[in-house]
Amino acid sequence: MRKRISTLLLAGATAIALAGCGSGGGSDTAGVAGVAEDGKITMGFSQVGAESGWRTANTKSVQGAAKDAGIELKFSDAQQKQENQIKAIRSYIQQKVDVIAFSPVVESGWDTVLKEAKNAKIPVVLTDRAVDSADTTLYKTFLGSDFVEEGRKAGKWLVEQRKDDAGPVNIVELQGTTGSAPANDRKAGFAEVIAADPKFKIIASQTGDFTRAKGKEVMEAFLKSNPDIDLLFAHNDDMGLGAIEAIEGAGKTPGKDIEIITVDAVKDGMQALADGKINYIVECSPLLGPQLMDLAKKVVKGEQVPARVVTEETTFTPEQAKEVLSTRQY
Ligand code: GZL
Repeated sequence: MRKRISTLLLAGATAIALAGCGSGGGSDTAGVAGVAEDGKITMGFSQVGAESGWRTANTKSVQGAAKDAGIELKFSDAQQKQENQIKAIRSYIQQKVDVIAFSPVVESGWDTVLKEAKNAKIPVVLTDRAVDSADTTLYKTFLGSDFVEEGRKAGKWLVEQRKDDAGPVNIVELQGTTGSAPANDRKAGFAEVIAADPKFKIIASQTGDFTRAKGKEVMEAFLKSNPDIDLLFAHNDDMGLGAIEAIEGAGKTPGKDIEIITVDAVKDGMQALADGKINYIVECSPLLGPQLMDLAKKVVKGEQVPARVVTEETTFTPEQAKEVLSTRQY
């Protein structure tokens, strides 16, 4: 698509130069924002993987929104490996797509490939997760949740719930994928809030890589080495659901013997919340597709977009989960 546009523009530019008899400097057609002649935009999208219910819902939202927006979507699943995402982005550059969008599996290590996209004059949109590049000209915008705030919301619920508890409150934490923005930021936000009272003690914290299986495995280890766990903070529902299996396997009652806070609010998590096995869920919406496509169309046209677009989200108690469960989209 881009190749065709460049050729067309080059022909057009040449025609103008000839007619104007050297009307000025050379034409830089390569820098012209995508002006797809038939209006069809091609997006190269690199997805993290398929590690959780959230990710499945996010993929569905992106694919459905591209279809609705008339955007041709080239989609790749990186199986949670950064090298696969870098390969996919390089492939999209080779294919001269109009725009590249991706959810970076981890925060660091993107500058080189993003510079390649910039040099190829292909705009990049970050969605879901952020990168820690100092050079913010490497991408046009970042659409996604405020993960630090999600961690704070989890901490605030705990502090309120346990305000009359003398403590100690022994907490174990299942972190998301090591090095990922949601793991780093949810951990930081939660720790920031509970630091207000030394009775809150994180006695163990380890990655469960956002998956149910790993969450179960790590929670089993926590239970073996910590007999007096009061609460689990899991960075996503899927690890919390795996932990529930481990807690029940140890003969304890999730939601009572060990309280559980998770993040996401996918259907399985909301069901466990309604059933009282999870005590509180901080929502993180995966339905980013429509906003992503709107932003993509704007950046292809060279229009200004906000550097940061934060998604709206809420929190749920068991009672609230019971009310909304039947209406949840994911
Ligand atoms: C958050 C997203 C996280 C979810 C997990 O925006 O990147 O990755 O919280 C998912 O469920 O695996």
